[in-house]
Amino acid sequence: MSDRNAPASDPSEPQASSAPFHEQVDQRPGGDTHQVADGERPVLTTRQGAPVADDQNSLTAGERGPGLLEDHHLREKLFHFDHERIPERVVHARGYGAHGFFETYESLSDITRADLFQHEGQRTPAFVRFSTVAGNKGSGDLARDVRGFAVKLYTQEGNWDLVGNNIPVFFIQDAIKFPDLIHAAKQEPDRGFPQAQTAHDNFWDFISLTPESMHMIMWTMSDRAIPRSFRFMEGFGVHTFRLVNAEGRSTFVKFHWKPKLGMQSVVWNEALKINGADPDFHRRDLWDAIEAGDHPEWELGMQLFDEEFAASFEFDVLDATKIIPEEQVPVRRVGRLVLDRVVDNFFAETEQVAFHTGNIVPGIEFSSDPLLQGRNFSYLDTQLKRLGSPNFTQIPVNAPKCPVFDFQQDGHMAMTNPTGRVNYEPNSWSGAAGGPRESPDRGLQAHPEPVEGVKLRIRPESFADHYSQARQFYLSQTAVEQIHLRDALVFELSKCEHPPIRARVVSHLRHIDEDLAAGVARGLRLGLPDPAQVVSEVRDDLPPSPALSILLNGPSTFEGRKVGILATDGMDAERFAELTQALTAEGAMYELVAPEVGGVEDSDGRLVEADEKVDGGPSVLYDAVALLPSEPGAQRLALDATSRDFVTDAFAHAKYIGYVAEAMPLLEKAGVASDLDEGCVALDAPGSATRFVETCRTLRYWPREAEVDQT
Ligand code: HDE
Repeated sequence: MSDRNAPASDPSEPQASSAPFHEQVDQRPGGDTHQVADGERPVLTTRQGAPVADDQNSLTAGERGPGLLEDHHLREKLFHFDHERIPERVVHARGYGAHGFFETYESLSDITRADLFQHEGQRTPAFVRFSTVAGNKGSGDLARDVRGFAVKLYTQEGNWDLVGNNIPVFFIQDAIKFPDLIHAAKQEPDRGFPQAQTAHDNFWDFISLTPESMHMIMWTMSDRAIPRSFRFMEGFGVHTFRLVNAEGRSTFVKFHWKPKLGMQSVVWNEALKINGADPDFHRRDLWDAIEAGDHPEWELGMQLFDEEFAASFEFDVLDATKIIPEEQVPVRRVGRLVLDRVVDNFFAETEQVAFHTGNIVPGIEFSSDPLLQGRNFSYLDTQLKRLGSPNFTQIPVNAPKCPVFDFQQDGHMAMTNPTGRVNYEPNSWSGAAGGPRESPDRGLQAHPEPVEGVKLRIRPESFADHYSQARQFYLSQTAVEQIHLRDALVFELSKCEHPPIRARVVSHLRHIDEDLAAGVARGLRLGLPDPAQVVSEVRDDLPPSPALSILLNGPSTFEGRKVGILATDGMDAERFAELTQALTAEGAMYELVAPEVGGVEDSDGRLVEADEKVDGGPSVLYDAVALLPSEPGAQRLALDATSRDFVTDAFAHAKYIGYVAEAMPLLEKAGVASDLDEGCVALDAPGSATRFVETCRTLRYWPREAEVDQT
């Protein structure tokens, strides 16, 4: 229906990402059988290549007798099936990946010698995997959670992995607390639930005893944790890194990804319902957008600063629970990341991709952030566990796209094996026979940062302030966002069975904002507890940072968004044409939702196929809705609970609603006819479709939210 079938390929795609993935991994004849015409189908074989005569029946002694040990085809088939799964990631198990490229806007050679930043217009192939953190592999996409934003850049001097999140801070300051944090967040060990949610006692118990998490909690309780899709969220490298140029000069950097389409989130009640209607909402959105040729794009931003700034900044730049406000150090946009190719095989690419913070390239280095240092240790371990062999770097999605020469050898599943005699260095064999040599000029160097001190297990004094930036974040939100954040805390804490845990969390909120603390206490019907003890004075002089709000950083167009058009037989053909043309002109998509998936017959007698039957296409799946039934059709829909929900949900979620006069019976039965507001746009007059689409650019009609929920 909508523009989904538009050609996806762009002739300007980089070479490296244009080869079909199966050509790299599956050279077997017939490996890609779906492309073989009928009549030319290859013969089914065993894994050893022997032709198979019967794949429907196992070998038995007699017609109804026991199975035979010699049925090696059955044995091989079941053996392989039994081993199809690899361990899921202990965190970030639920994820979705896509291929693309990174393009540098201008040379950054004055700042870094990293290969990918040397020339204007230079393109580097990329693979990105987005994820949630806490849920298992099969969990719903709309969990309230941090999103992983892991980017593998296949540079000409090795793979650089920027393994980030959609939130710029983290729960903890030291990697030693990571297993505790994750144990507390995931399902409780005795009962095995709740899955993919932090709304339970163990999580909030840990958080209430870990005040350093308060800034992160503000972010995870905000709408950042329920993004509309991966395409509409920011990404962050979180830690401070170093860039080093050819002269050895070092500059500190924090990395940002800025979505071209602006930021957007859903509301909580909508998230709960999306998880039921389409648990794959985010992965489907990414797949559909790329397949429609609507390639998602982010700009890479850098906050660059020197030692002097780091020393004068009010917080420690090595503390991953702190940001540097963009208003203080502006984000310089240095290039763009474009995702233009879906995976050929989910397992081969998205499941087997192995990211590692330790994968850096010459010109990019670590800082001493204790969280980053711990991560550098952890990722190799986890890859060996998941992929089962140190040769996981030879799996195509992980393999560098530049030459690799080393003296590592053997191991499980070694696929690229050296042929010469020499497997060590130094060696005295001359020429090519001697193998690769080190390159002090081109190779990875560690920036000679002076380091000294006694061995200690201690948290630095400069990490002690846990509330000031949490307060700054909260106060930087619009009123609508502050209410969402408060309601999220009330929801989560209401799921905690132990009242002392609820009270302990509120005791921390009192240092962030008294109104927030009082609001949450009221929502829990809890007396206001004393403020938690603090070791460092809370600052109330940090200015609000508008960059922290989603609503202040939304899109300027309705591009990339989707409208659900609810219609019936007799739909006005002219209104439909106007609306769909206006949406297409804006770069937006639409789906037709109808009582039967076979479609509707419009006023010109044409059959228009539907994308969804109304039961499978609730309004939570769309950014805005349009009601285009005929009058008898609206009367029929008014008798159907699901169709009424389509309208009441769209209304309650503050969505823009376009409607024709014939839809009134449905609006009335849904109980909203007398409340129609500026967010409801009549589509009867010519030109009104364009006005509707322009209105949709602000995404939601937020004033309605206060009317709908007055508690
Ligand atoms: Fe990770 N993290 N992490 N993490 N992380 C993993 O590696 C770990 C942290 C992040 O799509 C694991 O391959 C430790 C911060 C992403 O495949 C594991 C600590 C940030 C992904 C691991 C952290 C992240 C992971 C599990 C505390 C944001 C998914 C599976 C010191 C900057 C990558 C795997 C993908 C995955 C360890 C904290 C981002 C166990 C020890 C902070 C996006 O190695």
